[in-house]
Amino acid sequence: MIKLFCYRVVILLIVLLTLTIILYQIPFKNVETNTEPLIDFVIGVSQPNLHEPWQVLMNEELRAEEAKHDNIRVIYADAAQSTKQQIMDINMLNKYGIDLLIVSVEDSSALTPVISAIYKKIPVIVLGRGVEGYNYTLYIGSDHHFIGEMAAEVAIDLLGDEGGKVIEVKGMASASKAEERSKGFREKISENSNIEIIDSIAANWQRDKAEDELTVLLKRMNQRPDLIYAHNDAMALGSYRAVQSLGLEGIKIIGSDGVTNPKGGLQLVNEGIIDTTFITPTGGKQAFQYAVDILEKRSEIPKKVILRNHKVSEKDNIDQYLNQKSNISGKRRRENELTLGFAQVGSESAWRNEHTASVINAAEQLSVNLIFKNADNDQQKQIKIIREFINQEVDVIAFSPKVENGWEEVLKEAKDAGIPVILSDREIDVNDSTLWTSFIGSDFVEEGRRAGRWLINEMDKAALKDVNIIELEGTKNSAPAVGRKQGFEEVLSNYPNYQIIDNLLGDFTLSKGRELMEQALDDHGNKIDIVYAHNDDMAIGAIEAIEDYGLKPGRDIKIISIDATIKAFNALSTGKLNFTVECNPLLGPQIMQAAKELHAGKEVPMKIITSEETFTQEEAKKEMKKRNY
Ligand code: GZL
Repeated sequence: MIKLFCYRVVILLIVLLTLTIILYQIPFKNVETNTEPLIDFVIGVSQPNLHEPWQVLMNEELRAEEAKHDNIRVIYADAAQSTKQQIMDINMLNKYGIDLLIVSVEDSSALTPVISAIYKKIPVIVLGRGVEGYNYTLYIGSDHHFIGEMAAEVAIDLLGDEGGKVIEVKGMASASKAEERSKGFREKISENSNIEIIDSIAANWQRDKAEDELTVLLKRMNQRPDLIYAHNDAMALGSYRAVQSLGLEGIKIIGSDGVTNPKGGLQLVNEGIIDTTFITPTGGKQAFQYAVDILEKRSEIPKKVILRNHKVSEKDNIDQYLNQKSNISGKRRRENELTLGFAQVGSESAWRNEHTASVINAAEQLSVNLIFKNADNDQQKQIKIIREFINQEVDVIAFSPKVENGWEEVLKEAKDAGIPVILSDREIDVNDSTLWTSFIGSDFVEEGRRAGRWLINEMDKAALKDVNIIELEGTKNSAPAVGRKQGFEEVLSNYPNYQIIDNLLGDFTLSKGRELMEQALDDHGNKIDIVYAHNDDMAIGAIEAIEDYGLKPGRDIKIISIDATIKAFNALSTGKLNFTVECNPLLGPQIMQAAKELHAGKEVPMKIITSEETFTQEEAKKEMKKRNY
């Protein structure tokens, strides 16, 4: 009996001791103590490892931001390169009752489910590498495909006309970052017949693994490489050690990350150990700043922030990066009041008019001296307006490019004049990405996918055999028309019974939408099941034509559009439109904010992708009460 009593006392003491330790670790929210300030929020940070210099730098940036906020506590978890552990860390942080999760992703596919689950309860900021789908609040990172392309351009330059043989040293196989870098690199290299990728190894972002694996490979193979492309600087250093140990001379090495700490990429370039690296900002600082905005329910939060990478090779002035004294963007601070020249594409649609209003209102609210000119959907006129801005020596130029091509010359003039250029709502297709500073707008390909996914889901319910679709396209060669077509047709490509029986070229206007639909009805009549319009205005025009033809829009012919303006909500609520994908026109505040940061000589993200929803007829009836455009 006594034994049992003692046994129970011991167990009780152990439980009490454990509880005390755990409770002591967790910072209590909203508890005032005589030393600790009031804690309003607790943020959880999940790191895949704190082994890679890049991850260490990310954590340092997060801690530096945390130190500026007495009312926020951060709990850091390091999974020590175990995906299983990182999933456990995320669940443990959630159990602690954190208010927001910041997670740096290594194994994208493995982490997507747990991140999606947490996102249902609290905001999630994904850092560094993406996850599949859109179940997160905000992604901050680089365009890894673009990094691979830049590395290939350097390789082509280093190997010259003779070309040569390349070995690729890859990061973790399941990391989207590694896959994207490899794809970008190989696509660009494949354009050069005199360069051959003779082999590759996977070294999981680790220096020693790269050294060991490459040593084995080089000993085994009967040919030697002329250049090694490593997905990060740690593996580039390991590769250097491997070729050194085998006495191989003259092999060029390209890395990535460019962190400034000892043995980081910049030092390696400085010491001639590797030829080139790409500064790949970790996003830690931006993540914490956005986290505060999210927790304090401040301004519009974008969906993706893509950070710009900077090539640094031996001939560059490394010091400007190492001491970080001069900002990376190289932009000088200007004392005068900010003058921004905005070249609007036209007034073709309701969306465009809302966009114009947003730009003008934001300039007023943020005290930006705005020169606003409208190009009336004429690219040559838009180029002329930009040239006028250059001659007027404005501080920043922003414009919505009518089409993707034809901008190199005028943007080169702006760059030579030291005037940064912000692309608003539409991207351009230029080889030299330094001709523009930042893009603020939507992911059009995803908008097209969302339209396609709804259609498949909706029509499967109707179990129709063949589905005949009319696609009313936007302005030819404009980024929204190109992207929305690509995304929609990408989804449909998996369903052969969904047939686009006519692609009709529009210009985003109501009148053109009506005209094209009349033509489609004359050509195809009752065979038409679906109309996919690249914007609401063309959809409304199509609705008018269908009614004139004697059919019921929304019933006899289902209609899908993009923009989600009030015109669409009205048509949805009356059953004449079936689905609309939002495209956010309220870009003014973000454009002005970016312009002010550039004017202050700060670095701005390469791309800011806005957050957008979709609306069915039911959702529209609820949402339209809240909409003011
Ligand atoms: C999208 C924008 C498109 C809209 C149209 O960002 O460029 O142009 O979808 C507008 O309504 O005319």
